[in-house]
Amino acid sequence: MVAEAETAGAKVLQRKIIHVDMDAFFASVEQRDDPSLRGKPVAVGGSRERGVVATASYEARAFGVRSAMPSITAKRLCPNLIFVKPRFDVYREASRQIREIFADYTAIIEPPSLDEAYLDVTENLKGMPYASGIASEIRRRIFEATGLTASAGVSYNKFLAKMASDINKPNGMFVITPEMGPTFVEKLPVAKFHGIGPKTAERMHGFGILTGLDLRAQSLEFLRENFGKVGTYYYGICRGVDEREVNPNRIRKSVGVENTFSYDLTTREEMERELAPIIEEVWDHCERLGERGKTATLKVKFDTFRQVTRSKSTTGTIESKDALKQTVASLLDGLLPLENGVRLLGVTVSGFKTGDEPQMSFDL
Ligand code: TTP
Ligand code: MG
Repeated sequence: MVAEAETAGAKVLQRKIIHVDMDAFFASVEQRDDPSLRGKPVAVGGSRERGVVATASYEARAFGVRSAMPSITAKRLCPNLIFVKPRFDVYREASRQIREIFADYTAIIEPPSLDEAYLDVTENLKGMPYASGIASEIRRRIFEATGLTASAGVSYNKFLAKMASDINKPNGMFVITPEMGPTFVEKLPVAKFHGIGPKTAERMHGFGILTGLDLRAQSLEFLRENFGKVGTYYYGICRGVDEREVNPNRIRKSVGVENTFSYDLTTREEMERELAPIIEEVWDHCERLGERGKTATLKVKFDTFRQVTRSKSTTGTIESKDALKQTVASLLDGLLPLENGVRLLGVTVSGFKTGDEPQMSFDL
């Protein structure tokens, strides 16, 4: 678009977008506050049999420990792994501090989670000419204020800024200029694209689409037909194009996860078993966002394709995973006995304390 406008002789403002992302966020906070953990492999999360790793220190990552990995697997990979319980209040406070720093540079800040944010600094409050200069200054100030390191990506759109922030992680930054953008995505495996999850990547592999260049060979029609609305986004990003604005009002109002089953569930036990990982995922997501909701919703689709939803609100907010489990269990009670087999189950938490803005779409 920019190139077109330039050929037409018009002067178009190239956007300057920064994506800032804290390094091993929860684990770094724990290492900061407990010097005995520094330089050691640390996992934040549950050490119990059914626990999962929320995040791991870079020392633990050297052993292959990763986010969302079952704690037992992590311990097997790294026998000296130290498990630490998460302290969300402390993470929220660090998050508040970094957002305060961002606000000195621009009002156009979109934080998709506690530890990251997109900033549009095209016209920044300090009149600084280079986005890379702003990113360096922000990273330095974050370290001074919190004792934590952050990485940054600088580019002309959100997708590339996000991809760039990973390149020199931890404690680094990278700039993708407009000249570099299209080439940068060519060689990139589709599984690495932000917004292409593992399931979508697998489907793309099935079509023989392995890299950005392969993706670019597909028509917009093909992508929309096979991937729906998000196909348009794919069509753009494989060309280094992403027109999404940094949206400071984009406050997520709910977190929902659902699963369709390859067989019909008929008993309460089966439903509870299938709901457990769904609840885990919903709760994990709430924690990463630093949000607590007041309403839980259970969605059930029957083999007849009839769908019902049941919601329950608490007076305060749902404060623990167990509380969420209990609420969902009581919603399930209300649907029993089952008249038909169940094809799909979904759980949503909504009514976040901060969520007073209109509902926005899921983050890509
Ligand atoms: P990330 O930014 O994805 O990870 P990170 O900051 O730990 O590490 P990196 O240096 O690669 O950026 O997520 C931020 C925090 O969100 C992370 O510290 C813990 C939490 N989180 C989870 O609880 N579960 C997850 O599956 C992931 C990916 C993150
Ligand atoms: Mg991070």
